[in-house]
Amino acid sequence: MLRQFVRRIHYSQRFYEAQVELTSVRYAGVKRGNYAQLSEKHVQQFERILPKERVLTDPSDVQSYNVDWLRMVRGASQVVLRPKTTEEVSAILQYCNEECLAVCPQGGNTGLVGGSVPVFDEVILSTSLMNNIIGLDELSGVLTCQAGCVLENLETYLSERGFMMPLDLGAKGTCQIGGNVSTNAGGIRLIRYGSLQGSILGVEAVKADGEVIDCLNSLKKDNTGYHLKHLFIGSEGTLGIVTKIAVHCPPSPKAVNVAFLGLEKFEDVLQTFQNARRDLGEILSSCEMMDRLSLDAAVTNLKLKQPIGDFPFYMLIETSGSNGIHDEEKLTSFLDNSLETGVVLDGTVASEPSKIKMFWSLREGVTEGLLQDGYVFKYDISLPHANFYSIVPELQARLSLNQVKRVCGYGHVGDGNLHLNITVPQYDSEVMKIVEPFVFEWTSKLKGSVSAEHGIGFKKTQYIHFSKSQSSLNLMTNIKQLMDPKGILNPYKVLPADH
Ligand code: FAD
Ligand code: 2HG
Ligand code: ZN
Repeated sequence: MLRQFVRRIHYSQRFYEAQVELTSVRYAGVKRGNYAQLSEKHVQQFERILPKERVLTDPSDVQSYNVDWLRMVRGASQVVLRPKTTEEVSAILQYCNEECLAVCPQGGNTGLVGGSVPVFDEVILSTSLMNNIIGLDELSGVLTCQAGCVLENLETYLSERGFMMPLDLGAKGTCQIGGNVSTNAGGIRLIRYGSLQGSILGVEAVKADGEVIDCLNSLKKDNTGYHLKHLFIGSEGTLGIVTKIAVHCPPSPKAVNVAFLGLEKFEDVLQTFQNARRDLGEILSSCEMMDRLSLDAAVTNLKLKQPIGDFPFYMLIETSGSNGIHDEEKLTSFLDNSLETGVVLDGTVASEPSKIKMFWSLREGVTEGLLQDGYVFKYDISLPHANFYSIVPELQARLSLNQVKRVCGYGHVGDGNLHLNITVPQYDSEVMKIVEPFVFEWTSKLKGSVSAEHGIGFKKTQYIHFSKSQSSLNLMTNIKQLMDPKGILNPYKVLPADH
């Protein structure tokens, strides 16, 4: 069902484009870099590198690539290139670099920080046709594929062979593994399988000048020199275009259970998280929370069924293991204890796939539900557990209901990652002034991170200093200068303008 929501939004973007203000207008302070303007000569050269039908220039074909999933930013690119091979990506970049044409790499365009669409007229390089699965080594569990493979297609391929992807997120029906790697995406199972950085064994990427960097290692252990793959993991298309990936995949679990719980106070959420870690141990595979207004966005706006009554907080606790009876015993004892002590007020457990899917569609549907409110101010922050939720009531007090529709918080509580969302009928610069930079200052005071998993993209460049020291920013600038001296790769993203 969620896949349908994501697809529906993707395809219906055209209807909304007219309403999305151009980024160059809304963010008039951002100035276009000194890049070449696209000309007929450039298009002709692109048509020599790629077959004509993979060079899109008709405005009706190009427009949906200019608008992001959240409909908050809109670029003005006139061309979309759709390569199928690393060699084609290399030839495109070599030419763009020679001509000083700026390039915006785009995967599934589900990014939430405005990184995947152009700011001005950058050439869009879409990896959607780079969707070959190269192979799976069933002994080591290493999957090798092109960057444009859709995450859910990889999951289906693997599940037929007894394996699974080590990451899962609500956008799986549309996002691509290259986009996941380039954003170092988190998702709902990070608590179990760790950051994607650990599961990605190798990467092939193309530098701004067209040089192909082959780090497509598929070994679990390799300490020969600098770990160059990390330059491409999480750098959001600013250092190279990821073309192939080798990812270490765990075996599919034999038994999965999901508990959907209702709780009275946020302190109880924290207590339940602690208990789950202690009592469920190695079988805990997800620990998520939503406040009532977050769940309501999915239930009311997407017309989904709520499995238990109304509570101020909800949690989803998932277990995955290799022995169903053992897992059930552990989960039952954990739940009995939680209910007896009153830390959890009510709950229901699913072990059949259809019911599990229904629970997850509520959690994963929140993002889409919130978007139906209108415009969303979205913050994705890491905070110490003790202060995880306090910014939500703080902002509820600062913003009146005349100004906003909803201020809510949910997210990956097990990983200390809060998704703070504020919805308004349409973009409102007055609300923006109340919320920013307040949210980032608050996060910084608590020694949190201004981006836990979505990245910096276009939206947060001026706030990166809240989470990165000056010396780190200087080194990032030097690396960018070394790898992309003309700055053609995803300009206006990640690094602040003064860098
Ligand atoms: P895009 O959006 O196309 O691009 C994202 C960034 O990566 C851009 O800067 C782009 O230039 C760059 N890029 C893309 N492909 C390449 C490439 N091959 N080489 C170099 N650069 C590239 N994120 C999470 O971390 N956790 C979540 O739980 C989560 N849930 C989501 C749920 C929903 C409903 C939605 C809409 C989004 C969610 N996201 C989440 C955000 C988003 O899905 C992820 O950031 C995802 O990894 C982006 O993948 P994509 O293919 O759509 O990339
Ligand atoms: C999630 O965890 C995503 O569902 C999206 O990271 C979060 O919409 C959001 O704020
Ligand atoms: Zn998330």
